[in-house]
Amino acid sequence: MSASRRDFLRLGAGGVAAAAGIASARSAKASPARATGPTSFVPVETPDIPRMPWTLDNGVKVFHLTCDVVKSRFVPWRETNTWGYNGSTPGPTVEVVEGDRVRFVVENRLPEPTVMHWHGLEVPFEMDGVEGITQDFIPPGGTFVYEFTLHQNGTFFYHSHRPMQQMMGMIGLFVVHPKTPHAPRCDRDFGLIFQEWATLPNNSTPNTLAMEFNWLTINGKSAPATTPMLVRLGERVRLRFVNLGMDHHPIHMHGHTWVVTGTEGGRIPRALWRPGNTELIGVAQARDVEFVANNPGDWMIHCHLPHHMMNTMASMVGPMSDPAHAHMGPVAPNARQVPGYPQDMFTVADDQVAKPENHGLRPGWSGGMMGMMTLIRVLRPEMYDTIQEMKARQGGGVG
Ligand SMILES: [Cu+2]
Repeated sequence: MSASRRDFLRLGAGGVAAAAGIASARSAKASPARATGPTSFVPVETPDIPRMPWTLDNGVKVFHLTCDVVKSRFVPWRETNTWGYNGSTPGPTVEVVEGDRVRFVVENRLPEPTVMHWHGLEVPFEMDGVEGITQDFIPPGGTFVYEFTLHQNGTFFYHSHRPMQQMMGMIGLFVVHPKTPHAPRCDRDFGLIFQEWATLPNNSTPNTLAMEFNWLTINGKSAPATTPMLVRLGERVRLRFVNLGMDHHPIHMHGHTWVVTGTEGGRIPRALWRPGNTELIGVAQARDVEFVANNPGDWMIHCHLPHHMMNTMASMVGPMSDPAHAHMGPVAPNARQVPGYPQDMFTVADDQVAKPENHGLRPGWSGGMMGMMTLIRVLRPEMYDTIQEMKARQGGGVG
């Protein structure tokens, strides 16, 4: 066994603070490309969601956003009509630095008016994106230019200020890195957006007026199609959670204890950090949590509401489900006579969602994954490197 592996095993038994320092030093060259200089930061990774590109115009970072009708695939075998930005639901991730001046050219390609609100950002009144109150609607085919300077840092988001457009998916993450990185420094930074949809069987357009939801997504994917987050054993990890929908989501992580370090209002003073493994992410809230990934394994992160751990809920339980249905898994010979039967379904779809990030998971793993679930894989260096090589061969980026 190598010295470094012994270090990690020892640290796994308790040395949390020490592990953070060692991990920072170890991962400096292995982590995703990071900016250098006084504003250096670890790029935020948003699995299944692209990053929004920008150009520089006289010191202003300029972003182009189109409000689009999108064909989404929460799972590979089903298409859903959603609305979003730049062809993506949720929209691409904005990643900027405190002090930046930013300009957003927002073009409305929807069949109805829209506006854009910058959630949590202290922008000038006329940039706040509230129809009627601060500006006229952006009509179909129209464009509005928002421009402001960022004096905050933290986890924010942008969204249409029209409620039903929000329920069609019109939201995106807006991360503002601090000028000086927070301490202790995180080696990994991930962003996850939680959404819910009511789409009846044989329908492909969500009912935005519904109060019962049967498709639950993280970054626009339902498990097992959510792409796992990959970290190296010993790294310090930040997760940024954002919720926009009709329900609050108690987000639970296995195998580790985190501290809650931020809200939609920015960084929480260190004296007020509190430990946990389940955080209620209320509608319109953001929460940042941090932990040292010192426990190797493929760990679940999921909403703990039982109905949010399913897909196509309507057809899953009750007498409409055929007890002998092929994908129910093994059942008792007298299953039909047992009160309450059937309840949970186990559908293996490993092949349909195969990708490098899922390499090495236990065969049949996808049977345990549905709805608002994803994995954070705390990998030993060999497995981490193997998966990165597979991704590189596929032409994917690092991370
Ligand atoms: Cu939930």
